[in-house]
Amino acid sequence: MADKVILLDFYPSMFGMRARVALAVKGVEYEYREEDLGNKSQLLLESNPVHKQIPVLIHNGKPVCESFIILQYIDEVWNHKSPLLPSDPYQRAQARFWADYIDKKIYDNGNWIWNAKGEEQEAGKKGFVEIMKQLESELGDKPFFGGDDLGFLDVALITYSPWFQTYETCGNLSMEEECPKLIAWVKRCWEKQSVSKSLADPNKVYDFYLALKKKRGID
Ligand code: GS8
Repeated sequence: MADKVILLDFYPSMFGMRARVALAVKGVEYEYREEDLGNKSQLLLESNPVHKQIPVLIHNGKPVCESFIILQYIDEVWNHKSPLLPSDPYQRAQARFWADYIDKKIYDNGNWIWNAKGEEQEAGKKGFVEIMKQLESELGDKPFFGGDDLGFLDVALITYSPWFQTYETCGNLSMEEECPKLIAWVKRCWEKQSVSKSLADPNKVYDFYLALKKKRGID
């Protein structure tokens, strides 16, 4: 029986994009279903009753939730090509450590782009640049975090890149100036079709950001 794969997703989501990139890297065909997060589908509520969040990967009727767990599941099920996690247990632990760092730091400290002003905004922006520099130093001189090719950590982080334009505009900053090696890595990743066809258009992300700000009454 052919695999039936459905992805419940939301276009600008850095979490949903992780599943899209991983499925593309593995060459898995799937049905994409865009969720209206203001009016969630019954399928989403039933598939992720705990968090009621996207992304959810439904593989032959069985839901898998949480983007990092989805990534690992995809890597284990479609293990015939393009491994994402390293085979060495220590390297795997390191990849998981940095993936955890990414969400704890970037996402949890990301409020400054929404409603922070003045000093608070400056502190948020400074924190963001520091996190990016830290990640840039972890990349070092490797072409990818995974080594010679895209790996787990590359997928975990690259889905923030469609948001960089929004961060840059809000913070009046240049990522290229702050973290040139990291931006060179972003470009290398976007050159891969599995990445570029899966990530959101940065202009659409910015439009989404502006529309959401307006809806929330933030100026
Ligand atoms: C986060 C998913 C998430 O925040 C993961 O998959 O890694 N830790 C999870 N999903 C958001 C959309 S993206 O900001 C979501 O579904 N929000 C709807 C809600 O919370 O009601």
